[in-house]
Amino acid sequence: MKNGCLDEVPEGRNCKPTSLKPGCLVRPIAPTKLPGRYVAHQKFLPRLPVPPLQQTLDRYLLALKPIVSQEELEGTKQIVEEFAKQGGVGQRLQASLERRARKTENWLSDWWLKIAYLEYRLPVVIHSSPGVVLPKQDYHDRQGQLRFAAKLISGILDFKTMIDNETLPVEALGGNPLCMNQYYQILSSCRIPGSKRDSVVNYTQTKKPTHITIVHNFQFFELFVYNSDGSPLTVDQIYIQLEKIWHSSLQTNKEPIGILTTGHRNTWANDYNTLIKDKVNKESVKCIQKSIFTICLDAPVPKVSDELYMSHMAAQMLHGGGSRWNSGNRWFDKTLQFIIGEDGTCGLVYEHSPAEGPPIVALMDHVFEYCNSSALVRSPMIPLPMPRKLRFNITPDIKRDIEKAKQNLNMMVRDMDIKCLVFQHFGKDFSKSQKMSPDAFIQIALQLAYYRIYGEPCATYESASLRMFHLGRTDTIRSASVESLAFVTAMDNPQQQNQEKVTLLTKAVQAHRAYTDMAIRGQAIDRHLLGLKLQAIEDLVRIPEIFMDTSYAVAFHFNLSTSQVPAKTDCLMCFGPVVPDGYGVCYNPMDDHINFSVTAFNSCAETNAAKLAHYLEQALVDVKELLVQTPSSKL
Ligand code: COA
Ligand code: HC5
Repeated sequence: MKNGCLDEVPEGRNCKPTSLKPGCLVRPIAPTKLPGRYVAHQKFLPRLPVPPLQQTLDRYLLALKPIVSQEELEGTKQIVEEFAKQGGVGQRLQASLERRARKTENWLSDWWLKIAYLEYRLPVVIHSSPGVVLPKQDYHDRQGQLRFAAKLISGILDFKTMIDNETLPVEALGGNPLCMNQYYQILSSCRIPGSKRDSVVNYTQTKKPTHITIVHNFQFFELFVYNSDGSPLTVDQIYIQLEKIWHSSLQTNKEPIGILTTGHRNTWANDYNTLIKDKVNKESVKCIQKSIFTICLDAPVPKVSDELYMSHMAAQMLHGGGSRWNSGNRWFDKTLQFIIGEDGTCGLVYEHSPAEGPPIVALMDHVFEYCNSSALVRSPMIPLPMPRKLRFNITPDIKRDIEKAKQNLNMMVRDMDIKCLVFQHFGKDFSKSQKMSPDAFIQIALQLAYYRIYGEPCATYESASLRMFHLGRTDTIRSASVESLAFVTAMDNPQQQNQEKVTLLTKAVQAHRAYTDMAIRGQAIDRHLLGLKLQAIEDLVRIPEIFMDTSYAVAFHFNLSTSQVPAKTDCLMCFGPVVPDGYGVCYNPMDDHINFSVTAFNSCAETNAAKLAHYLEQALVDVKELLVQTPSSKL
């Protein structure tokens, strides 16, 4: 997979268990074992390590330096020393963690799934589920919408064939093969609300589902997408089925049952129990949950200026625009929902718990290639049965829950501040020409933008993939570093020579790249500290002071929550902030431009998405100027 960090490992090749670098030691897999390729590949992946305790604690103190006061840091140093001392609490917890790592396939993944997703109680909408805006398509009417939807469905089924046959090319990061498990979780999956903890179910374990769900005018339909011989329906066949669905869902006064899925998870769990008391409702909900994916055929939304278009569409993908528009035309617990408007707009929203962005993006890249290339297969018109409409009996209680969900969702929608930016001045190519990591370059520019607004840095999160390890998810790259602070303070200091600024920039970029390498090799600090804390909750009566300290709270209050998600398709990804006074920044760096989204909450007086986006643009331009104007930077 060119463009971005994920490359493909050559077909039929695999890696030795503990090989991490360099260049992936290869072990061919016999073609006769094709159906078991995935299992075979997975077995050879290394296990996620538990980093050495002292290493993490030293790096923790270093990470605190730019974001806490000297006084706080001194206090924390003492707490850390106490935690680390011979025979102390830290060492006991570390030993427990190492035991857990020996006994489990991945010491972190179950914990992470629970903490980051299933026990997180805020609504999935905005707070957890990312949105993607896909390139606008060239159609302007209902027929074009349905034709595109049919093709897109066919493209997803084409990708599914590779999942089903286990013929997906194994991806690699820095020459090392990656865990492919997430690909097997994104189709036929759904999150299910629970009163304390949700669950996420993948329905391919038993009889593989053969239907998708379509939602139009808030009405859900079950659409079987395979013929009796197991072949997928052709684009023409799907199109005809979609037309039938369209015509039988023209009433627009239906209850938006899907809006219930936008609620706080405890509320939704309650509403869910009320909803599925009725047998008919229960069966309809099951049908959505089990479906391979959902297609949302959206109602038209008001036209906006070209300048606002991207931001507006990103909001549509994230939350659907509110109860008046398309928020009820979703089932937000569904892992994968493609959204198709009548005016050529399209995108997706996905429930995050089963997978990270890259597998979703790989699927989407495949679908787009498929849509742009494959010739139309004409098929004999064997009449197909009418897709089944999923019925819901709306009792007064359910009606009340829907009304409440509408109100809450509309407040969330009003609170969402979102600004998308297509940065046109340059892309990855420029950083590469300067022998700098493009990702590090962007992150340091973001540090500069933030510093220029707030006069201080903040705890900054960047997602790093742990997929080099079996069942790996993510760790954190802490982009606010001693080196980044030295650069951002120097950048606007007229006393500093450009030469010195370039030196500091180079050091900051290199430090970021070094942190990235450390993180993707399982040696970052965030998940290790989380593991020690969770181990303390399991083993001890008192939570150690290190986790109760103000510095710890500051370090985990990520005012900047960021992520790079590279794609072949020129698309834009977005997600909400993780703290009330923070920003979410997602970017897709292309060769000659970069797509950014910036989100914040309107209820926070200190944040402003458009302002940060503007400062980010300026910072990127200024950093480039600095490099271009400083002659020795080209040496
Ligand atoms: N000089 C010239 N080129 C350089 C360079 C340098 N000093 N450093 C890097 N490059 C090149 C790379 O070779 C790569 O080339 P490619 O475009 O041909 O692939 C390109 O620049 C990009 O590299 P870089 O910007 O350093 O980033 P990366 O691709 O290594 O990605 C992360 C960094 C952190 C994004 C990646 O490691 C990762 O973890 N990705 C997954 C993140 C994720 O899961 N996000 C979603 C969470 S849901
Ligand atoms: C299609 C874009 C998906 C990006 C989602 C993402 O980056 O999620 C992060 C996952 C992680 O574990 O780091 C979480 N974050 C949105 C809070 C950065």
